[in-house]
Formats: sequence, C-alpha cells, structure tokens
Amino acid sequence: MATRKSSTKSRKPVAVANERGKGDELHQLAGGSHPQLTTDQGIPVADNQNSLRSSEHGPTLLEDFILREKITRFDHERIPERIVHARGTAVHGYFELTSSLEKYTTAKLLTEVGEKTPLFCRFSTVAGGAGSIDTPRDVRGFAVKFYTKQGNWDLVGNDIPVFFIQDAIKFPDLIHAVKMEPDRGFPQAASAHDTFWDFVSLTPESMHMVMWAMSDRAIPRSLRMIEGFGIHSFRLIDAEGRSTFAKFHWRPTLGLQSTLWDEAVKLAGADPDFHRRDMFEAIQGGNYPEWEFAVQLFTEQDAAKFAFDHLDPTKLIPEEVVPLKVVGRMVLNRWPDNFFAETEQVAFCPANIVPGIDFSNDPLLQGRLFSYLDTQLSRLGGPNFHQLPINAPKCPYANHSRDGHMQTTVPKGRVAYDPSSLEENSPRESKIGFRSFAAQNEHAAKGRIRAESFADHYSQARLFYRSQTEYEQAHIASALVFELSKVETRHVRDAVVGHLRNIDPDLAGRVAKGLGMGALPPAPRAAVEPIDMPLSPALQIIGRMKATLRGRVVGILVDDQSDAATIHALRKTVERAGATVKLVAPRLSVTLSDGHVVAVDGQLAGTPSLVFDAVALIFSPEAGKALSTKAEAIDFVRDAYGHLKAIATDAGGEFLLKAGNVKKDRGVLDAADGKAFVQCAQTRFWARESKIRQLA
Ligand code: HDE
Repeated sequence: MATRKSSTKSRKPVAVANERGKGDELHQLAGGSHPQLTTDQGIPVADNQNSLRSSEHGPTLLEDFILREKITRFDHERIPERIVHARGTAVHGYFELTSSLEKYTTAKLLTEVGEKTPLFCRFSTVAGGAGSIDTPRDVRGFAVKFYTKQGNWDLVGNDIPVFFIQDAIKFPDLIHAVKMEPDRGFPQAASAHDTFWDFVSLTPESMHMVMWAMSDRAIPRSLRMIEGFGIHSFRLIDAEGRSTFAKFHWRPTLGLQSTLWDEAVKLAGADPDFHRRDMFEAIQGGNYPEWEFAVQLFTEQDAAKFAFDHLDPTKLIPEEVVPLKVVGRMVLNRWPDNFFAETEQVAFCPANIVPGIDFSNDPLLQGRLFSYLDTQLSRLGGPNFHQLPINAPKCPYANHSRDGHMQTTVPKGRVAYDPSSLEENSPRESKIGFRSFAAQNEHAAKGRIRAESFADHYSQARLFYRSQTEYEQAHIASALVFELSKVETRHVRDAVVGHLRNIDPDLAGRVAKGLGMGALPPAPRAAVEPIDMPLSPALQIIGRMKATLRGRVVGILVDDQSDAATIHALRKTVERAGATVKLVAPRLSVTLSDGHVVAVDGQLAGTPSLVFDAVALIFSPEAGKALSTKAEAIDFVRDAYGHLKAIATDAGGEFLLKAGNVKKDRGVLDAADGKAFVQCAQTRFWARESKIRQLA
C-alpha cells in the first residue's frame, strides 16, 4: 500500500509540469522529505506527469501499467451510495454512563458508571443522493455505533420519534414514492411532489409522521441541535433474564433549534454543505457537541394501559406519560481523518446489539433486522466489511467464518469449524454470550396480519399538532400548503386535506384556504375514531429552545472605516456568551476606523446573513449610504429580519435598515448595548413573522 505523509512546513511552490517534466525534478522543487511514490505493487514511479507514448506526437501505449493502474483505481473510487441516507456527516466521540441501569440490564456500557465507550455517529438526510444539499425538508438519520467491550451496539435512529409506516414490507414503496420520480429523475431531496403525497394520502398510518415532517423538526438549524430517537421499543434484559421495555433518546445540550423554510431554501444555494461545515467548524474549534442519553422504561403491564400500542412505530410515548431518565452523555470530539474510509464505509445495522439488550416485536424493526446487512453486502462488496477499521469491534473477536471477497486478515491453523478438538485456541461459545429474551409466543394463527391495536392513525397526529405553539402550527400549515401546491394531481391534494380534517379541522381549513380550495374535500372514514390525548408541550421546538447563544454564530457586517471599538466590544460580549463571531465585508480586507487593516471571514456576496444566528451592522455613515444601494447588502439585512433574527446596528447601519424596509421591533437594537444584543440573539422574534410573511 502506498504511504502518504503531508508536510505542512516550508512548502515551496510546485513547478507546473511541462511535457518533458520529470517527477524527480518536481520533487526537488517541492522541497521537504517525501516518501517514494510507488504503484500499488510497490514499484517506484519516476514520472507521474506524463504517460508513456510511442513518440512525441504518437499514441499512448497500452504497456503503460502506471497509467492503467492509476486510471483503473480512479474509475473505481465510488462505491454504491446508500439507497437511503446517502448524504451523511459523521464524527467520532465517546459515550459516558452517568447513572447505572444494572437493575434492568447486563449490558456493560449501561452499567459501568464513568466508563467511556468510543463511538462513531453519522447524521444523514434520507431522500437525497450523496451530493445533495444539507437543508432539504427531510428526516435526519441519527446513527450511533458504540464500540463496547461486549461488541458493537448500533443504535440506528432518526431525529423524529415515529416513522411513516408500520410494517417493513411498505418501506420500498415509501422510498420509491419520496425519491426522484422514475420517468423524470426529479425532484432530488424533496417530498414536494405527486408520488410522495399520493402514497401518503393512501397510507393513513403515515399521518402522524407527516405532521412531524411538515414541522420545523425537518429543517434543523444544525445537526448539533437535533434530538435523536431509537423509535422502536427495545428490551433491556437483567441477569435473571427479565425484560423491561426501553425507548432510547438523545437530547442536545445546545437545545433544539430549527431554521425557517425560507431560510432553509436559500441556505441550499448559499451553502449546500451548511450542516456538514457547521459540524466541522464546531469540532475543529473545540466546541464539542454533546447530547444527553435518556431512556423511557416501562413494563408489559404499563404498556397494557397505554392508549396506543407501543409496538406500533407510528406512535410515541409522551414524556408526560413515561418520563425520560437521563443515564449518560455523548460527546463528539474528533472529525474523521478520511471521509470515504470512515463516513462512507461505516455500516450501521440495528441487528448489532450486545448482551443485555434485545429487540421487540415491532414489525418495522423486525424487517430492519434483515435489511441492513443485506444492503451492505452489495454496498461494501462482500462479507468482510466488518474488518474495515471503522466497522471492526474494538474488543477481541473470533469465529469460524472465513474467506470471501477482501479477506484482509490471514487466519492461521486448520480448524474453521465447531465443535472441534484439534486445536486448543479455537473460539468457543461462552456463558456470558448473547441470549435472546425468552418471550412467550402467542398461540394464534399465522398470517399477513396488521394488529387491530395499530388502527388509530389520527390521535397522535392530532396530539402533535395541538401541542405546538401557534407559530409552529402556522409553520406546519404553511409547509403543507407549500408541498401540496407542488402536487399537480387534484385528487391527491384533496385526499391529503381530507385526512387533515380528521387530524384537526382548523389545520384542514388553513391548508385548504392556502391552496385556494373552495369547499373542503370529504374526510375519509377513520378505522378508529381519533381521541383527544392530553397535550404534550415536550413535542414543541420553541418550548425546547435553550436561552443560550452557546455554539451559535454571529455575523458582523463591516466596511472601511467601521468603528473598531464597537466591533471589538461586541465581539468580546458575544464570545463571552459562547458564540463565534465572523466578520463580513464587501471585500476580504477592510481598514477600520483605528487604521487597522483587518482580514474578514467572508465576502458579502458569498456570505449572506442566512449562515448566522444573529447579525450586527457597523458602518461609517458614508459606507452605510453607499451599501444601501447594493442588493447583496440589502438582502443581508432583509433576510436577517425576515428570518426573525436579532439585528444590532450603529448609526451607519441605520441606512441599510431603511433600505431593507426593516421596521424596528424588540429584536432590532443599538450595537452599543452588547448585553441586550446577546440576550435577544438567543431567540427568534416569532411575533415578527406574521407581519412580514404570508402564513397559512
Ligand atoms: Fe433505515 N436503512 N430502514 N431506517 N436507516 C438504511 O442501510 C430500512 C428506518 C436509518 O448512517 C439502509 O446501510 C428499512 C427507520 C438510518 O449509514 C437500509 C426500513 C429508521 C440509516 C435501510 C428502515 C431508520 C438507515 C440504507 C423499514 C429510524 C443510515 C443504507 C423497515 C429508526 C445509517 C444502509 C447510516 C439506512 C433499511 C426504516 C434509520 C436500506 C427496510 C424506522 C439512520 O438497509
């Protein structure tokens, strides 16, 4: 294998290779001490600039094994992308247990307080391809591979606690419906099209998840500000083999935060890698994101009293019914060295569990237990992908499986079977090994069955909608109007609005009005009459935002002669609050009022206010006047205002406020009062929105 070292010191400019350039000449020019460049067979390469040709103007020779090897390797650089969750961002970190669950489980990572378990966490969107944008309206995958002492545990969850379907057999249909339509190949990474809404309108079990997908949960501000859920009920198994059901939750210490739809749409153009870059910068800057790990624990008897079936993955257990018990934390603190080797080649699988944890009979989970290994066999090219460093357990592992594509170890000895007596060190089963919970089988007829207890499709959709703040309800209604306005087929729009009538008549009315429908379409007959459950404010985002600026980014727009003292003071106050400051200017360097030439972080046209959580405008009156005629400067302030962000300004900035038609409110304040600005920047000015935007 070729080894590569990057030397960062004293790099001299590399000469451009001319047609006669030789590798060793270039090597000398580049300086430093570099390992010998070789082929994959270890053969030293003398010229990596020119292919072997029969003469100066003659054809290239087939004999050029160096060229052929290099191009062949290049041709095969891509592996099939994931059929879902193709676009992902992953980080290394650790899990630390803070409270033991030994009463419930023998899984060591959940019983040894203070123990740090290394892990790899991959966040993803679901519908788009690997190169798609980071900010579509979509569910986010939240997959964690814990490298425990008892083998790998993969908790492969999402940022939404329920799912669209109840049975794995519907997954290919759901995904075919949401992905690009097969005849036209669009839209990419978007649910706003006919086939998705056609499918969900004919699948009422999806209605609860549809509410979540239309809410601001589906357009997060940062991957550091999303929750994670294992969704399904799992079992914890104690030393006596007794089982307690568990739902797993991740809660971000930065609090929840989302973007507005208009912001998400514009971010897609301003920075298609917005979430990946945000995570990268946070990790590189030492601002390690953290999540609490919590469980909801309940018994079979508790479950019998719920108003729903906990094995139905379209249902959640409200925190108000079964509280969350925080037992640990996850810290992400190391960016992968190589995107392909780690983020792309990592293979998560819900079937990877450790002794002390077991599955439930959730029919969606049961299907998933098959799918992941199956898809990974073809995505990673054979059965030995567990040997890749990112997938391999960090505890010893040994068995009698052998051979296959890409066997990278060299097994020794004659025994590859069990039982055997020929070798003393052949792996054997052990008492502490994995045991399944001895669940009693129901003595019932086999069949393609959907349990009666799965039939209520609307009560929890109603619970979700009605538990939101008025602002979030307006966003859900507006998202539905946006999505359905892109649906060309009338009867599909009608069918969806019909379902909304069963969820909440007010919501149905708002959406129908937004779509310009005359009379409301008929509501379908519900298999089970929906009930009004006690509201669950824990389902909101606004209610779960934290009054903090920690981990956020504030943009200060400046120009030549901007007041250095104001910028300095503002920066200090904002940084003290745990946020990052970035300077933006029409050019990459400006001369401030104190004569200092400052290199800024972003050029105005390429750094809109979308990428910040709050902004400040600090200009001389002359610069303010000049900028107030420039579209990119006007957009900067208008978008910040339109996205309900705090804006601090000095006298020069007032010109731009005027040009952006910004009406003063509590969120528009004097840059001299840094403390007040920091206070305001911790939230968004929700009440502003209905004054400036058409909402459903
Ligand atoms: Fe997945 N899912 N899924 N899924 N899923 C995959 O596995 C599948 C479901 C989730 O970062 C695939 O290696 C079926 C629910 C995440 O690499 C595939 C069903 C939840 C990731 C697959 C579901 C998830 C995947 C594609 C219905 C939340 C990305 C590539 C029964 C609890 C993991 C791969 C990563 C990936 C199948 C439903 C989460 C095809 C059949 C519900 C986070 O195997």
